[in-house]
Amino acid sequence: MRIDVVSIFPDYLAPLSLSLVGKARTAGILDVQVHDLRSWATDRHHTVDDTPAGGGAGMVMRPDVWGAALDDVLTPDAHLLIPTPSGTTFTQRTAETLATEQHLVLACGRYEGIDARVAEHYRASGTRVSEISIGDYVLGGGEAAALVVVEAVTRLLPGVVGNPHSLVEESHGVAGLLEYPVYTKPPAWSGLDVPEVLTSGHHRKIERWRRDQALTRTAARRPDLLAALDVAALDKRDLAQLSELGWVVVGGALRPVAE
Ligand code: JCE
Repeated sequence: MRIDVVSIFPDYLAPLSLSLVGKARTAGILDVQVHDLRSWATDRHHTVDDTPAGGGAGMVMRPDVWGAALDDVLTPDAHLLIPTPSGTTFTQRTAETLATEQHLVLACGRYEGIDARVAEHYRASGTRVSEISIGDYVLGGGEAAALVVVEAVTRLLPGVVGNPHSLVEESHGVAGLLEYPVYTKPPAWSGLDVPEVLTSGHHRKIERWRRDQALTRTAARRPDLLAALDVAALDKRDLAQLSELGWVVVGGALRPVAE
């Protein structure tokens, strides 16, 4: 896969040389190129922003500078990704879909964002354009979101370490629930023991305990995920555990018991 990242802070993308993404690059699985948007500015001061049309606070990134950059960086098969707090939510499903692409281009805005005509123009030109949000908070710019997207996509690429494990986990039907807690040695630390079941060697009991933990965590931390769960994917023991947690199936969906 090829990924181009365009930003006025190319140094912000330095972590793309480290860890999982850095290894995927040196292994030849991923080709990442980071570009300085200002190299496409034409004036003496390399200006990339201007005042907002209609007035208001802050500055907006100019479409002409972005157009020059993207005309150079985009290829016919590229998918243009524009991080923005007003985008559609970037999820694990988004990462899975993007991991099948040949070429991603990440356009990192700053200030109050990029002139809306940039997304409109490239959509009209036939380029696939996705305006994406990594969560409901406001960052200072798109660079941190680009790091998130590149890392989430890279770990799904064939041959990248971590890929076989994640596929196994998903095939075990854990998807849709939070992960169970994990432990390692030493068996006793700071007065806290590793749960006995995990050292019992009883694989069926371990599997059931982990599933109950996943359900308990999800009920406490992410009730929205439980409410969206496919009840057909739940067994009798899941439903017993959920009932203990105050969740029951009503009209084909999980609902908390009103107290
Ligand atoms: C960004 C800004 C809009 C005021 C470019 C923020 C994505 N999930 C996300 N949270 N925040 C972002 C994001 C992405 C790109 C830009 N800003 C700051 N945006 C209104 C300020 C500028």
